[in-house]
Amino acid sequence: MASRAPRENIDESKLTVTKPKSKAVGLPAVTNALKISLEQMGPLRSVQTLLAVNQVDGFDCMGCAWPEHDKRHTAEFCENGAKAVAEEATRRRVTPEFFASHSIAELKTRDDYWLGQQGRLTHPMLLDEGATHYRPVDWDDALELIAQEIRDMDSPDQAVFYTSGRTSNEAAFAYQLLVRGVGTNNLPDCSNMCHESSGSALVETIGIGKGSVSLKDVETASLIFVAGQNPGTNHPRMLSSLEKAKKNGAVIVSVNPLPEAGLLKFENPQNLVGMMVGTELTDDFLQIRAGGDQALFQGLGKYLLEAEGAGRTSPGLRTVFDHDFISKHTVGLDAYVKQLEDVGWEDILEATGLTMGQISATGERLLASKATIVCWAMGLTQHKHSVPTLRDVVNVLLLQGNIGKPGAGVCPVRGHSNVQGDRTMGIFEQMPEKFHDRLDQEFQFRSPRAHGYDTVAAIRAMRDGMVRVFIGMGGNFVRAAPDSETTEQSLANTRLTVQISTKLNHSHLATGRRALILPTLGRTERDTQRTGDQRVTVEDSMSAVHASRGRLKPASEHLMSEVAIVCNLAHRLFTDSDGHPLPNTPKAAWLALRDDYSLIRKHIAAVLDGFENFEEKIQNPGGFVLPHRPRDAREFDTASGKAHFTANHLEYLRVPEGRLILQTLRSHDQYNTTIYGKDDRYRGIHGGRRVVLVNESDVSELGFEDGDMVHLVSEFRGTERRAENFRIVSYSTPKGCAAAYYPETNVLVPLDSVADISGTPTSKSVIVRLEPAGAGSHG
Ligand SMILES: Nc1nc2c(c(=O)[nH]1)N[C@H]1C(S)=C(S)[C@@H](COP(=O)(O)OP(=O)(O)OC[C@H]3O[C@@H](n4cnc5c(=O)[nH]c(N)nc54)[C@H](O)[C@@H]3O)O[C@H]1N2
Ligand SMILES: Nc1nc2c(c(=O)[nH]1)N[C@H]1C(S)=C(S)[C@@H](COP(=O)(O)OP(=O)(O)OC[C@H]3O[C@@H](n4cnc5c(=O)[nH]c(N)nc54)[C@H](O)[C@@H]3O)O[C@H]1N2
Ligand SMILES: [Mo]
Repeated sequence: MASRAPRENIDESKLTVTKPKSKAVGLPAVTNALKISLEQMGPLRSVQTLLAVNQVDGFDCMGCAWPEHDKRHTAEFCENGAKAVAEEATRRRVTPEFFASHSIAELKTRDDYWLGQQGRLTHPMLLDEGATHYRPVDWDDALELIAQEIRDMDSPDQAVFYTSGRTSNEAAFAYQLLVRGVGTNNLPDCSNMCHESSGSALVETIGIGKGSVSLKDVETASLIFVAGQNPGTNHPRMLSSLEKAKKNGAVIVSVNPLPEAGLLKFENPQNLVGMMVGTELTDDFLQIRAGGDQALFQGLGKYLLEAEGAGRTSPGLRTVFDHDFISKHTVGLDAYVKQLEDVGWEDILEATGLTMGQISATGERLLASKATIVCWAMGLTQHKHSVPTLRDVVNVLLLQGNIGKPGAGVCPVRGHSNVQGDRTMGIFEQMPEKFHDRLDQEFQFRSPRAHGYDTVAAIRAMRDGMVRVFIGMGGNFVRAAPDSETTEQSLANTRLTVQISTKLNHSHLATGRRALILPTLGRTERDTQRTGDQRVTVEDSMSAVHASRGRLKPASEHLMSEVAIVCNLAHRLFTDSDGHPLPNTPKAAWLALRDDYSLIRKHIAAVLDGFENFEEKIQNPGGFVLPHRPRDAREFDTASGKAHFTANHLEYLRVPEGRLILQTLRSHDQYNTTIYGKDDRYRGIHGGRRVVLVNESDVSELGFEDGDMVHLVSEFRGTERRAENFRIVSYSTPKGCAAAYYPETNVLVPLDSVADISGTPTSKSVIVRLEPAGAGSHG
């Protein structure tokens, strides 16, 4: 298989490379964000929107899921947030005339950046069978077409309903009810490709798949690990929290193959002094080999075990281990200790690429810490052995009683702004029985129990011709998913693909026999329904739920809110011509829910724990925090009722001769598959994206020079996948470990290469070789 990804129209001629930065944010961040805002929105709209981001009674920023403080700054500034807002609030438009003058074939040759730059979608559009262009369609006809395809299916499992994590709680709840009303649990979501490994490991060990810390915990911790995460780019507001933690005396250990700018040094734009001086955030930087984190945490467990044996102590204890916590709240210590005794230091050093001195020093940091937090993101979740890796993170925390104690805990830092809320609402192909029971009771029907497809399973099912209808509630499935070509061919096997979207993307061009684009409101926009302006709610990374209300005039008068699209479709599918519910469908007053979202919140309150008095609780500007038993009471909803130590066989990546382990990651100018611009300022990449960062000695040992053009060839079980024309950049990364941007390199990620247990594509460990590209062949 060869990547013939869009190429004709990709211009990389302006690509230049400079020295990477060692600090993040500061003045360039402010000017860069303002430039993009002004380009997209103009001055008035820029001020209106940027002042409302994350403000009480404003809209929730869709930039990331890092929580807001109760007392927010006016214009809490974040470059990432400002760019995400500008991208949505842009004044550019993709109209029916645009579609009339651009064929699908032509649009396919454009890159993600160009498509995104065209602006907001304004009309529902239909691609007829065999047609070369989309044409406008009425909302009624569009919804009827979907309903008819669904009615025509032989089995409810022939439909797949994808969700991206920007969807509000209200839309997500209505959507999952629609899907279960159709009779399937085929609810793949972006989380399957993101923090699924975190959920799998945490549910098993502490009984809940969510983080156990609050902002206050972060700010009062004594030791914070930031592992497999690049907050300077992806969660810039987290840097302010880390800065506060640091002022309060915290030690920060960064674990990453790359020296990421924000982690090393941070200039806080909120604070003039901070901007002049900058804070050295990281105390210790562990430049780990890709996939070496399980070994690191086993090494730390082993270090603590040896210290315990030597009679040393943790603060406030007479031993290293917190035996009181361990005996009251955990099971499984013995098997874990046995495993630590069996694992050898040589393996740990080889797997991590670190020295014994570095591991001992980090062990000493733990020994000195009163309260430890481990934060992580995609560097830990997107490997084959991610679930065992995260179990080993939990093990180390449990040893010193670091769950359910102030300043301590697990902190998986979520990506999409409401990805955690969507899960809470039931966007999951395998919700627990209790959820189904409560849903059935509330809506007087029987929801299906058989587990549905996750993302990878959905692609396989489409590939194998088992799916007739694909609906995407936001997101950009074809570019976010692994194995781009297989995914595109799989979508082509369906009868109908439907994308509910704000902006044009490649998923509108990777279609089934017929395709619909349903344009929807973004979070910045006023959502006016029959009973008046509506608000929606979202849940952040720390389980705080709060309201969000858009203020801007919608991008077009033809947009329909996500909630309205779902409710209108459900009404069509589930009621007869007199408006009575059909048998075996959820008994919901769909049109009333559409007109008044507070009625959806009533249902949510009835089905889900922690949402009692939902409507009242969101009057409170900061919203409310959902219960989390390990955090609140050291209680664990696991099989044993206790937290579980686990004994995990040590796994790590070995680099085959002449090959590299490629991680696929984000640049500074992108939001997942949305490309804001072609610079990655902190890493010194400008004007282009087709670069591969390689360790200097690998460059020469593989027979290349910095600046050479190469093809990336991934090798997996005898099949090759290619991404062509990348420029080699010598970069500080451990030997054997390379990096390139997602989504250009998704074509290299094999569909069948997934994390054990969680099924997450191994986007951070793709085995590749570099092939010389003919001179001047790029562009
Ligand atoms: N501006 C912006 N903000 C975003 C996003 C965006 O695209 N743009 N995306 C949002 C989403 S959905 C998500 S999930 C988050 C993603 O946030 P991140 O997880 O920070 O995103 P990535 O760019 O994938 O970066 C992964 C980091 O892990 C490191 N890493 C890779 N492999 C390993 C490893 O084996 N071990 C360790 N220790 N580190 C490793 C990489 O060097 C990199 O620093 O950000 C969210 N916020
Ligand atoms: N190789 C590789 N692949 C990866 C990753 C990686 O690190 N490496 N990361 C994975 C991760 S962590 C994630 S989360 C996924 C992301 O996967 P997705 O969530 O599917 O992708 P996005 O790029 O965030 O989706 C962008 C599109 O969403 C639509 N959109 C934006 N706002 C709204 C809205 O308010 N409503 C609606 N209905 N639509 C909207 C726009 O049309 C836009 O084009 O990608 C995954 N894929
Ligand atoms: Mo994500």
